[in-house]
Amino acid sequence: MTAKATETSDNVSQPPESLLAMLRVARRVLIVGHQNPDGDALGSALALALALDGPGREVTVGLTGMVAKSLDFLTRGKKFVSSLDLGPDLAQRFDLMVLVDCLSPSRVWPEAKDCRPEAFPPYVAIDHHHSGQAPVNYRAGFIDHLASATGELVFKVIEALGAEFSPPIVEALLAALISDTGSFSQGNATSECLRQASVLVSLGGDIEHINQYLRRNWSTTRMRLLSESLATLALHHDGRMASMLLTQEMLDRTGSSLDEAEGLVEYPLLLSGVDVAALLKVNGHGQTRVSLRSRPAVDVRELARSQGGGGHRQAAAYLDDSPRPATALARLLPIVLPLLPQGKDG
Ligand SMILES: [Mn+2]
Repeated sequence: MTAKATETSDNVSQPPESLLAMLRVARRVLIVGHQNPDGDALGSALALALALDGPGREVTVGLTGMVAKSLDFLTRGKKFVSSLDLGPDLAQRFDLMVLVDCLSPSRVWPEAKDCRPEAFPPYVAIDHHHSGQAPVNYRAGFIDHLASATGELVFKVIEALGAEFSPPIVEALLAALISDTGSFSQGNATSECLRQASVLVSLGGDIEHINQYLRRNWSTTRMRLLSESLATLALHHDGRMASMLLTQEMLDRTGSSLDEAEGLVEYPLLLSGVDVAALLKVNGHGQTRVSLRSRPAVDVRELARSQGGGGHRQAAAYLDDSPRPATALARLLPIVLPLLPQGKDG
């Protein structure tokens, strides 16, 4: 190993000048993550907002859908954060919209797919999802599906803008990286991600403190929900796939809200020999959300995409039209089979 300490980056992409120029001149900036933002979407939006906030510029972070209670520590005390419906005056209120952790306004507001481009301010995107299709109508983008988290890309944007990494920015970026890498335990925790984490920790970032909120912050109702869902654990395809169901009745019985089901899909993947884990849960709109996780050998993104969803190679999701998770599971089983590694057990 002869690499110098400075040559640690395996992801050298840099934000394009076109994006930086638009961020520098915008005066009324709206920053939005995808609907039901996770720690990466929210942390990325907040970090960028904090970096852009200043004299002569008005910054708004818009939230749509449900925000998990575990993320309250990030938004606390930040007055520029508010829930934001898709209104007719969006293009008048803002002169730039920044999409983070997604590529298209329809990921922020589902009804946006029926809107004309003029309904939105000029927009740019910062994202690490692999959509497989070019986004439409956006003016500039920093898109890199090799990045561990959108927060990793926002870190580079803030660096390139020359903004200071203040304590709240450090906290928001570290939360974004922790969220999308399982606290640096997954294969997407690249050397660039770890380099940034090192910088953030050296600036006072506290991984333990953030994990108190993100990972060790369960309510008793959530633990009961896990218990009920675990009772549906089933193995398929010679034990190479495991599934769990989450029904409306379970939510009602345990008094849980849907956001408390976040992350339960990780449990079936703890089983030895399981290459694909699925959590099939009601989504509150009469459909079933199918969340998939896989070991490195299996790409579940393509499967999700074939069903109208998307995500990452080892973490992807789609919506099934059935209101019954068991029905969605029956449809899923045959399409998972061709993905599973062959020859393990004949
Ligand atoms: Mn992300």
